[in-house]
Order: sequence, then C-alpha cells, then structure tokens
Amino acid sequence: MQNMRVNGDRLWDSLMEMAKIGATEKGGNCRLALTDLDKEGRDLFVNWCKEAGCTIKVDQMGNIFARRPGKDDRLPPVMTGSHLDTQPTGGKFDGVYGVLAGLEVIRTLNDFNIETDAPIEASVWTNEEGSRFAPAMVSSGVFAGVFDLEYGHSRADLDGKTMGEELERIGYKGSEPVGGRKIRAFFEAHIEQGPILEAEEKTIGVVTGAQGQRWFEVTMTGAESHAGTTPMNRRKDALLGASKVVTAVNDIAMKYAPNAVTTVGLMQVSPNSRNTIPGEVFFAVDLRNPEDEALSAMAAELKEVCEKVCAEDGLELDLKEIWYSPPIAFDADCVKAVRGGAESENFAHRDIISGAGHDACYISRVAPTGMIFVPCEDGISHNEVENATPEDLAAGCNVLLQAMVARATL
Ligand code: HGY
Ligand code: MN
Ligand code: MN
Ligand code: MN
Repeated sequence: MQNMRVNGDRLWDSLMEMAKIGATEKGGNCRLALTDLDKEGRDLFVNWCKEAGCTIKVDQMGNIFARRPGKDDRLPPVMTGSHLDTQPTGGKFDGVYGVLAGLEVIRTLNDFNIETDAPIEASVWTNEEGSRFAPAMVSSGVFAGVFDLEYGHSRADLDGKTMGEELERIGYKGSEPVGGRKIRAFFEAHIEQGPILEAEEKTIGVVTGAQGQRWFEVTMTGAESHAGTTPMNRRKDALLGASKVVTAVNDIAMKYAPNAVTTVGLMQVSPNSRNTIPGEVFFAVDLRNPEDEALSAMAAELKEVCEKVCAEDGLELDLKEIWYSPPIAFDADCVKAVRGGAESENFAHRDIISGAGHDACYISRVAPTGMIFVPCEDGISHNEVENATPEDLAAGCNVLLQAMVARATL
C-alpha cells in the first residue's frame, strides 16, 4: 500500500460542494446544529457514503456512522470523523474537513480495492460547536458516557427548542443506542484553527492532547429605570456591572498567561432600549487552560469578581457553571501513528496541543484516539474567511489514511 494516496482534488471538490450549503456572503458557512441547513449537509454526506458502498447507522443523538465492511466484520471498527455543524460566522473547513477526509479515505480504499481486516467507519457528531445548543461536543459526550441521553436531548437553544425536538424535526433522531460499543481506534483530522503550524511552516500537527475548558452562564439583575431622570448614584445598571466582569475576564487571562484564554462571546441585554437603564444582562464565559489546576483557579477568580461587582453595584447574581471539559492527552500509540505517517510522507510536522475542543476529546475516553492537524490561513477559524490549501488538506488526509489502515490491519 506504499503508493496508495488520497485524491486531493476529489477531497477539495467535496469540501467546496458541501460549502454551498449554508454559504454566507463573505465565503463562509452558517449551518447551525439541527437546522434545515445542517440536515441538508447531513443528507449530502449520507448520499455520498451510500454511493461509496457504505451502510449508514444513526444513533439517538443523531450521530451518523457510515461503515465500510472489513474482512472480519465482527471486529470493532477503526473510526474517523468530526462535525458538520458550524458557528454562525463559520468557515468551510472547521469540522467538515474531518468528516469529508473520512469519506475520502473510504473512496480511496475503494479505488485501490483494499479490504481492511477491521471495518472502517466515517462519523458525524451532532452539535460539536455548542453554538446553538450548549455545551459543545454534547453528542460525542453522550457517546462517551459523559452525559446521559436525557441530558443530551434536553439541551435547548435560546428560543427554548430542544435537541430532541430538533433531531425529530429534521429526521435524524436515530434508533441506534448512543455509544456502548467498542472502537478499535478513532482519528480526527481537523484544521489547527490557530497560527502555530503556518508560522512554523509545518504541514502536520501531531496532536498530543487538548486544553481544558469551563463554560459559565451569568445573569446579573439590577433595575430598569429612566436614562434621563435617574441620578447616577441611584442606578442598578446590570450592563455596567456585566461590563466590569467582561474586563475582569480578560484580566484573568493576562494573570494566567501565557496558557490561559478567556472569552465572553454571547450577551443579551434587557430591555435593550436606548433610554432605559439595563435591568438584566445574561452572558456566557468561556475559560480555557491546558493546566487543570490553573483552570479551576481561573474559575474561582471569575466567581469572586462576579460576587464583588454585584455587591458593590447592588445587583443580583446568578452564576452557573454549565460545562467542564478537562484537559486530555491522546493515546500514545495513536499519536505515534500520526507522527509516523507524517515522517513516512516527509511532511514537516510538530507536536501540538489543541486549543479547541473536538469530538475526539470525548471519544478518547472510550477508544484509543489521535488527531491530525493541518494549517489554516493566518490561523483564523470561527470566521467566514477561514481557509486552508488543497495540498495541506490532502497531506493530512494521507496521514489519516495511513494511520487508519495500519490500525485496521491485524
Ligand atoms: O469551541 C471549541 O473549541 C470548538 O470549536 N467547539
Ligand atoms: Mn471543529
Ligand atoms: Mn469550531
Ligand atoms: Mn471537533
């Protein structure tokens, strides 16, 4: 199988075809989890996999598994995959690359008439982004036993629609149990979504692990009142209080530099009227650090500053931690397989820890797991201009092919 290589043009064409679904003006994608556009993308993937001779299974969280049989179909599969849901101003590659790289592996095995010993599966995980429904990676989390099915189905968007209802509505609430089955190995190919590989001119990131994340929801409640008649010392301005916390969240990242990153990306102001002092503000906080201890210290500081601001400004506080995903290390043999693939292809590579969360983070709890990164332009992601080169995407897919075939061969 030395000369077996993926078809980079076909991979690129499939990515561009998928990118037409939920295409945005600035060249990105908006396919929020479980919307009609997400369904459209799922249907396209399923059709392509059927054309490639796969059987399809969908589980109760809408996770899709396209299976290419092996010589011994009783063996646990070697699996790859990622997600098709995007951020509101997402790109054409985040998640989608990992899904279509899996399809390209299957198409390539067909081209070369290779029958692996173990079956191969390409997967799609529901709501990896955690943008429409929080938290992120919720369906791979249910698969890995981190969350139960009821929790997964009950996740609701800001309009109160639940994942269970939306899975039903788009026809992807499958009957397969979620998880509880053996996987021989899992590999996820993904763009780095950061600047390191491009800056160091590396083609492949050998992902050794991923940093931890803690997500919070904060509601600060003051009192609506008239912008013109209320003296400054009589106000209970929830947006003023929230703004102090937003600044403090940034200060926490500076204090725990260089590893910490902190973000407030979502905020709702009520009543959101130019001449009424905001009575209530709801916002989300995303804290990350590769060091678990530092991450918990950051969370404690967040709590402290929220309580202090509310006490000083006479506001009520409701602070909930809604998600904790600890730092993880990937399986040493899988990491070695990825590194070996990069070396055998003479691709410049380096070890790297993922700043982003991925479904692989949760799958690593139930299967030997590894990840392959490729560079993205200017390290930009979760942005419509997200870009990667056909050459790098094909390179990552060749490393994926090699790692999977090696693990699927007894
Ligand atoms: O937020 C993340 O790390 C990922 O993009 N879901
Ligand atoms: Mn992703
Ligand atoms: Mn993402
Ligand atoms: Mn992912």
